[in-house]
Amino acid sequence: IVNITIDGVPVSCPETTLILDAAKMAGIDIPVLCYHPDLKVRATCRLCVVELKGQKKLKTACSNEVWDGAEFITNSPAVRQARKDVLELILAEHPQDCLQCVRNTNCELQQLARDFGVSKPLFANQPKQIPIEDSNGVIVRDMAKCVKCGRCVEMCQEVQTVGAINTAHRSVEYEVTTAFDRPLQDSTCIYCGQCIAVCPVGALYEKDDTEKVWQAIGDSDKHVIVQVAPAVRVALGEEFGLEPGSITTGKLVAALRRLGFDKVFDTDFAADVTIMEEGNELLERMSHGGTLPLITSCSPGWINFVETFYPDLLDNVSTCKSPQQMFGALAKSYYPEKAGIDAAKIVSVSIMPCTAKKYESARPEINSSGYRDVDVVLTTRELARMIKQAGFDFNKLSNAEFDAPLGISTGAAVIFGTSGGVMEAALRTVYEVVTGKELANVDFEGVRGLTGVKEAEVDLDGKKVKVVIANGLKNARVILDKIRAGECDYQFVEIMCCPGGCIGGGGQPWGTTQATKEARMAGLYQADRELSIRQSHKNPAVKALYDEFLGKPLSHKSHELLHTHYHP
Ligand code: HC0
Repeated sequence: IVNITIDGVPVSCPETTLILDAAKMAGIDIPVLCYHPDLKVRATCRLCVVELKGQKKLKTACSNEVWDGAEFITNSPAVRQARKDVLELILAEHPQDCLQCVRNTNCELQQLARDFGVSKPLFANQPKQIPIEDSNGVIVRDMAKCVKCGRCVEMCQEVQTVGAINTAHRSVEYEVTTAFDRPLQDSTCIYCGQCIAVCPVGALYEKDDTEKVWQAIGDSDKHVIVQVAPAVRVALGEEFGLEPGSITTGKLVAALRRLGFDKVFDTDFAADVTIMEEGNELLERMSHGGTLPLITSCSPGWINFVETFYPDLLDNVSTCKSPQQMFGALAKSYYPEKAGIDAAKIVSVSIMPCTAKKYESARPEINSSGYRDVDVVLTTRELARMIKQAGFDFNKLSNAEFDAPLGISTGAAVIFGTSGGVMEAALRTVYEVVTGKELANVDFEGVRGLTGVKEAEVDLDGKKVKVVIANGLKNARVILDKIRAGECDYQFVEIMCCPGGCIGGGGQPWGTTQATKEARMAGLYQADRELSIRQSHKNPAVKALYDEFLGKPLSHKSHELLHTHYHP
């Protein structure tokens, strides 16, 4: 422990504390731009400089630790001027089209410029002329707006280990780019959107598909249905001033109805179906010598990753489509048959915390209903935009219920949205199928939490099953390398692409940090506890689906509609 002062406020803290964090302890927020609490420090922007009493040289607060007796000043004329200079230099080449920018009112640079009173550029504003890249249908790159903070590079290279983007060149030529400056679709990009999640400005964002949905809703000849992913319900509220993790399911359903969707359904219904199919696939592989370990297949960024980096392990990946795509297939086969609707008139929309879901829905091999199974995917952010455009007060909506039957779901399904959730949901069902006994307690605490790799052993009445969960792709590599080397004795592996699982998806409200994810995770476990049915095989709507339509899990019809094969 060392003793320091910051702006005269005494602080006692461990000597490994960054000046930035020590200042927080003193109640002082030092401005940052390149710094992000979940990423390795780069210290490129120099906005967080502070003064050391008695010295002229300024120090960056994000990359320097405190030492005993140090006296820092965070608000001297020299510090304020240095920060203003940095902002003026960035703004000198930054486009001034804030009104048209997707991050308007939610941009870290705009906020800093406002805070520091930088209303006029230091030099004549000469924004760079770089064409916007939006040809991949998922991620838009407007690199004229890039402030070169390097957060996206850190995320892509170090956290996700995808390496689609990097920095190149020096001095004024310095830029964030792909190899040979090719479009993203020619890179190793897996469309996870984690670069978007950490971008402080409007340089990276998802392709906006809201207009397609407005048009469908306005077309009286169409029957427009919507499904909502589990992780959306604990994050959407942030767009309307609620705390992260607030469970907004009832208001979300009411808002979707108010927007004009004909039926409001739940991806969670299909998550329960996924457990029926994937749980049985696991048991089938275990009893008939199939390829093990079985690896979950519901996270589309992960599927893109395995196809690109570990194609030799594709046989380990479950043949189950993701819940989004299972829902899509059932929404254009089972649902129209049951509801007496012409499937050709159905427009199937999904609200996802994820950008890779846009890519997944457009995969050519996923259209088994005879139509495109999911027509439009919107992120949590895009849905919030639609609600704001419609002008009603989200917070004043009364809670509403999902429509039946594709809106009926269980607690097992809602926890799909967090790392460890798919595994826990599977175990809640597999245990009872294998043992024929009721679980006394459905909570598998050992697979929960945001740790990178979680291992557990489950006793299925004398039969031991070893499972492991990898949270984010860097951690996935640890498991995949072991499988490749033949050094792994797990039977079942959960891999979610985004750190934390879908609660931290690339389409969630901006400003997501580890702390936000923890709050959203707690929200999902609370939602699980509050549901009366918490195991997928006990979902009455899923039982009816098998009785009336599919027959049984892994039936011919199930295979046709709900399974697929991925390829390198
Ligand atoms: Fe997820 Fe899913 S849990 S991937 O994160 O499995 O996006 O929330 O919808 O499909 O259910 C995302 C979230 C889903 C799917 C489900 C799975």
